[in-house]
Amino acid sequence: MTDAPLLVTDRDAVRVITVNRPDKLNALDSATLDALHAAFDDAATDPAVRVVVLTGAGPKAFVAGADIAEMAGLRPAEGRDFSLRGTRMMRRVETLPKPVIAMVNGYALGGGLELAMSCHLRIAADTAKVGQPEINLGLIPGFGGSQRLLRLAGRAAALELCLTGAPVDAARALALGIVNRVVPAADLEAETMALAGQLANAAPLALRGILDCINIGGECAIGEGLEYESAQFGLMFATEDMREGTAAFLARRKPAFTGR
Ligand code: CO8
Repeated sequence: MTDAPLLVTDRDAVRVITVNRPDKLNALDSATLDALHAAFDDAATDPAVRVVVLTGAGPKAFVAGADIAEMAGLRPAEGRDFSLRGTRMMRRVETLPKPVIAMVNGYALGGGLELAMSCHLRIAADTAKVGQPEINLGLIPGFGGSQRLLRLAGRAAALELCLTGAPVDAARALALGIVNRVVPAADLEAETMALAGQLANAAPLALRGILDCINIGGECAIGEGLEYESAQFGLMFATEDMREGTAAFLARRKPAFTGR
């Protein structure tokens, strides 16, 4: 055990970042938000890292929200700063040039669901519960929840979760499109690491191109998005990995991608 707000370990090319405040259900205080921002900056630039897995310590929670004790006494300008601190960190996650998988091992509430939604993929334990309970505190989502839930699951789901504050179980989160997969809690780590390993073996520059296209495409008109995709597609022909991938297919062997 350690008092550090995060645990960071590497398993081959997969970096595992664990929010480490299990006695507070991994609630996000300022120190944890800043540590996450720094950890994702580092993962972005470390050439040995190809995929990031984000999770929470302990058996109960991914992240149970922003730290309510820290928020309780804030003045309006401080509340805005706290919101921006989290929002900027989560934008860093969302725009990371490498895939980020949220391993949702329990409660993902408020800022916890917002953090999970800023990741590119979400695998949830069948015991997980997700929601935007800010309304119960007289608050609204403040780390992008109203915006990302709307885009991820649509207007009806975003309105239901944010207006009622009621959490939904993993099966309903899957049906609503909030998570990609639900697996038995006992299999969560193995299933997540298998997916992470698969992505770690994929062509890094092509993964980055896909992340860029989908991030940009979510924010522009279809015509611009299609132009952007064509430009990115053309760029792939400058990569050694594209030559390797097509040559390996034609030679009926497995490709070995280097990220060049
Ligand atoms: N913040 C601070 N501490 C928390 C939080 C939290 N979000 N969640 C749990 N804890 C603490 C508890 O206070 C408790 O601490 P202690 O043992 O010292 O009393 C410990 O974690 C264990 O929690 P419980 O005893 O409550 O555990 P239960 O199993 O009984 O309940 C729940 C689990 C249902 C998850 C319950 O803890 C809960 O409802 N937590 C709060 C969930 C919530 O409302 N989250 C949203 C917070 S608001 C938010 O995220 C806004 C994001 C945008 C911020 C924008 C900035 C302005």
